[in-house]
Amino acid sequence: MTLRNIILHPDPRLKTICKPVAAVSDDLRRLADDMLATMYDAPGIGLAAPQVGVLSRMIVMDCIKEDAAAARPMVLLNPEIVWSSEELNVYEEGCLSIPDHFADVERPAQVTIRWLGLDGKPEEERFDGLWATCVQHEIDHLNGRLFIDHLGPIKRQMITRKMEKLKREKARA
Ligand code: GNR
Ligand code: NI
Repeated sequence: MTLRNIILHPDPRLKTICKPVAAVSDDLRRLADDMLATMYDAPGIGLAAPQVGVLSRMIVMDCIKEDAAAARPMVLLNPEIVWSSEELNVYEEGCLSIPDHFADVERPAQVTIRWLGLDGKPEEERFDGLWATCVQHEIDHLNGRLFIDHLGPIKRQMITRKMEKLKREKARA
């Protein structure tokens, strides 16, 4: 197991539409392990492959926040939204690729997702609450979209400029 580096916004890899996973391989299982470890280490509740520089349609997530509750690590290949509720929900979102910036984003409150598991089997499940927010945030990543793309241009530019500055400072350090 290896922790992978999380790519910071702005970066062209975070704006790319990712390719479907064609077949489950050992490499892909290794990537899933590494992504889960990287997510828990961060810590975060989700991570998409492009955030670690792999432009494939794979996400991991675990939105169980209570320390007492059992973890529920999930790996989703080629996830698709097959149903979204009319009801919307606002959640204050963050992103491991945009550290220390948070903003309210409105999305469908419930979604039904279809995906392939690491065993290659098709799965389908309804998500709500934080899980629904997270899975939509992760699928956005696979389509080159960040939560700041849901904000107005002024807020988005302000965050992007601060991130450019952060990256310049990191590059000099
Ligand atoms: O860790 C994360 N927390 C979070 C909080 C609210 C809405 C979405 C998220 S996902 C984020 C991890 C991340 O950047 N995944 O792509
Ligand atoms: Ni994110």
